[in-house]
Amino acid sequence: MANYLVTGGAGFIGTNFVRHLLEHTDDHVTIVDKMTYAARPESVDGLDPQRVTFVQGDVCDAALMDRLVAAADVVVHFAAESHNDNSLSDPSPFVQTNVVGTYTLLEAVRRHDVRYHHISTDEVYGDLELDDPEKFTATTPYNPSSPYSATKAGSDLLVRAWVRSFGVRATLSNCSNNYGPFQHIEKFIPRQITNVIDGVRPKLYGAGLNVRDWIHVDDHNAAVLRIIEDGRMGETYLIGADGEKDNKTVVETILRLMGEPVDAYDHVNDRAGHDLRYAIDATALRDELGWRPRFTSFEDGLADTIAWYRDNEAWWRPIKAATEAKYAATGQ
Ligand code: NAD
Ligand code: TDX
Repeated sequence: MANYLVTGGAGFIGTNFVRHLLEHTDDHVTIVDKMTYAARPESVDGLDPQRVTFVQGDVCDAALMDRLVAAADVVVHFAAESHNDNSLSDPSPFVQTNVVGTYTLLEAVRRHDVRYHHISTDEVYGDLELDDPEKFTATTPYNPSSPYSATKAGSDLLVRAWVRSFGVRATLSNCSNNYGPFQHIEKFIPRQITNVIDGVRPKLYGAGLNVRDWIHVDDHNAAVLRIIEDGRMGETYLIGADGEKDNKTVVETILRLMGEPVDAYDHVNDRAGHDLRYAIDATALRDELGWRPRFTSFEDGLADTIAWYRDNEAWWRPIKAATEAKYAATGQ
């Protein structure tokens, strides 16, 4: 039995990862989460108290990280400021949490020689042309566009340096866009689902031709667990499920699955510096670790996700009005 320390375990992917661990292992989990605007307390309520300990705290708090890391066998670092639009209006918490927070954890795992897995994003590679035949691989040069992706790129490079310079036992993964339950409604898919539930027309940035490579959060987390179990130290694994869709198609699919006319959406102001396309080549992960996605139908995964937001209105309702008010201020 291992003791996991999961940072950001009250956020979208982190809470799903904790549930995945509880279901598939006998391990114990300590969640550390600052409980920023992005965390819902309900996401950690009701987890088995015999197997989960919750600590409210900041990954930049060196004394706290030292104590928590010393008691762990494995650290999985999800905590981050994660929303591109927020990084355009105020980059400061992104630099602090994503860069300084990762540095703080790396120093703690170095001191205590604890296994570390770093969660990152495909956005560190910049974007692709729509017709580019190449997808991102672990050797694609870093070329981040937004303050968010630049701070994630910086955090990845810190991990690589701590592996090489100090022999820290770490793996990294860079995943494409996740969807599924417990995702904050500021993000594209849950924003539009909850808009439709509210009788509000979905909002598409610009022409809606930007492409994202969608993966169900459970498939991401299954891959993370495989990497922790059998990944090679110092290695970067790209996680993706061949789920490329343009945003217009995603909005139209949501509307169709929710029984609305497929053209019942509005075009709004585009995002500054908006990346055009992301696409992941996950061959290495499939060949080396035998990982396969379970959600091979995006429509089925989306239908499950729509059902989750319909069934869990109490989870998102308290933050809906404020989330939309923030977007209204930027004409989005
Ligand atoms: P999220 O915003 O839903 O959750 C982030 C969590 O981190 C929140 O619970 C928040 O309270 C916590 N947090 C923020 N600052 C903190 C701090 N200083 N100390 C402790 N906790 C803090 O984000 P997410 O979508 O679940 O993303 C999780 C990780 O996965 C991030 O590292 C992100 O870069 C990465 N990622 C996300 C996606 C995606 O599509 N969402 C894709 C690839 C990679
Ligand atoms: O209302 C919207 N309308 C719209 O057209 C919103 C919120 C977004 N969009 C577009 C912008 C993007 O092209 O949809 C696409 C997806 O947007 P987001 O959900 O904000 O995701 P993205 O910017 O692609 O980043 C996400 O995937 C990579 C996560 O937020 C990151 O944390 C992760 O690293």
